[in-house]
Amino acid sequence: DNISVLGIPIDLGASTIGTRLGPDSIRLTGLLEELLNMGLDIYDFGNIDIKNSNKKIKFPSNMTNEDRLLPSLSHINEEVEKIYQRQSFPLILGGDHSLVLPSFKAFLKKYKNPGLIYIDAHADINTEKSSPTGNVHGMPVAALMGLCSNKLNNIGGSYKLNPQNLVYIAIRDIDKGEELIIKEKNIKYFSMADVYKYGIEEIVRKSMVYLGNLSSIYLSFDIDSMDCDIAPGTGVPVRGGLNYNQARLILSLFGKEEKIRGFEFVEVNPSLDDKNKTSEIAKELILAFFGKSFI
Ligand code: DIR
Ligand code: MN
Ligand code: MN
Ligand code: MN
Repeated sequence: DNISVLGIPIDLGASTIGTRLGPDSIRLTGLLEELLNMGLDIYDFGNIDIKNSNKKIKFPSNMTNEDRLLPSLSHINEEVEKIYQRQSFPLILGGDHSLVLPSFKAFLKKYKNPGLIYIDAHADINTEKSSPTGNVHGMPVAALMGLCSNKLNNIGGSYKLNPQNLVYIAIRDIDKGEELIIKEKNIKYFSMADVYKYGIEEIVRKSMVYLGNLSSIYLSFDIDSMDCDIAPGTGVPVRGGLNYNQARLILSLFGKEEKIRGFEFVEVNPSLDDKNKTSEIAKELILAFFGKSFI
């Protein structure tokens, strides 16, 4: 098969519950049927079983829902490793963004020195110390670099993301402590101002040139990278993001890059949505990534 699909219905790491409904809501749009109609072959692993909670309990560690979250993240890592055993392209449907910690750990284990393209309104690079919220979906990138506490850093093993192998695109809502880390580690980013200055094609080209010496790259797409007036079904909406055509074009261009060997789509929260339109947009963006033409 060409694509392995895995749903990760988690919302323990998010500020608002509801991203647990993301994978099924995206499936309901008919995504997999349309991929099949495009001639792609799919192996569907279904959804991982996650013990979510309807409460948000802050622990002394400043990790909300730490008790359920840490075992869930380890479990996600085990399940993602299974999909990497098939020689097909992994498509992960989230779920809140805490899942990139275990999902990218599996990618790190497989590809040794991979790159990460992170399209998000947020940098998700808080540590437990710097986080103003305690929500772990704001911390996975710091944990991937080994900057959090060991219980978070070591989920899925001690593999680390090299800060020079990361590119952010569309970030525009950054906490103070995150800004310090981005500056100190000299992390590459393209702001929305850069998107308008250079255009999408040039942002994609510059990203691939920046990661040019790497042979394997993972793409993590947070729906809140889009403008929240267009894609409202998400927990921490931010204005001034990618519009529909920009998001579709950026994913269709990254989808043509051979070095991109994994793709995840996160933070769709149907319970905050307007007539499921954010999931419909998610479907169109994922189809664009897999080569659906839109002209
Ligand atoms: C904020 C929001 N920076 C935090 N982060 C979000 O809670 O750390 N990430 N929403 O996706
Ligand atoms: Mn298990
Ligand atoms: Mn995120
Ligand atoms: Mn975000």
